[in-house]
Amino acid sequence: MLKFYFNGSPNPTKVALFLEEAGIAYQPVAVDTRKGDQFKPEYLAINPNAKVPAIDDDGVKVFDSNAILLYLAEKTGKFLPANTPANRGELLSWLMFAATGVGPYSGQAVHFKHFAPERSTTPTTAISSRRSDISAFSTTTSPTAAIWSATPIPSSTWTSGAGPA
Ligand SMILES: N[C@@H](CCC(=O)N[C@@H](CS)C(=O)NCC(=O)O)C(=O)O
Repeated sequence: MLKFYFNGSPNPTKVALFLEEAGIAYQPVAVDTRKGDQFKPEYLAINPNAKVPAIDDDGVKVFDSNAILLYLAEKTGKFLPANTPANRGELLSWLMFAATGVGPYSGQAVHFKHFAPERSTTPTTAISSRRSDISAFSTTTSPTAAIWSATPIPSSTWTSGAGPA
């Protein structure tokens, strides 16, 4: 049965709504991110980015809420419009609007204001330190790594908590 790894925050809730509304049978698995359960090796094997939500669909592991929504929609055929180029374009536009705009910016505003006021290392550094296969990719070909390595702000400034002026 599909395992759904979650906590009570907004991104897992998007997936919970889909699972419930689609009538998909699933086993909920609570991940206590306040205690650091997301960093346990067994969870990192499901989501190397150490965040919820994630699913394990009988061996198919998917992480990141919008990837999960698209995966489930395509697998079940539910909540998808007729597969025309116009519909597909509109679906992808709104999904990516939520995935790359509204979601991250509002999430990061809350995270950095309330939970992590001190500056830290980049996400690319964090994820690549946990998965050697990603490390090989990100340090050589990732546009994100290239952008960070080209930034004029020394990493020591960030890790010291001083940040840019
Ligand atoms: N882009 C990810 C973001 C996931 C995310 O930020 N999850 C938060 C809860 S909403 C989390 O796991 N926070 C715990 C942590 O960062 O350690 C998604 O859409 O799934």
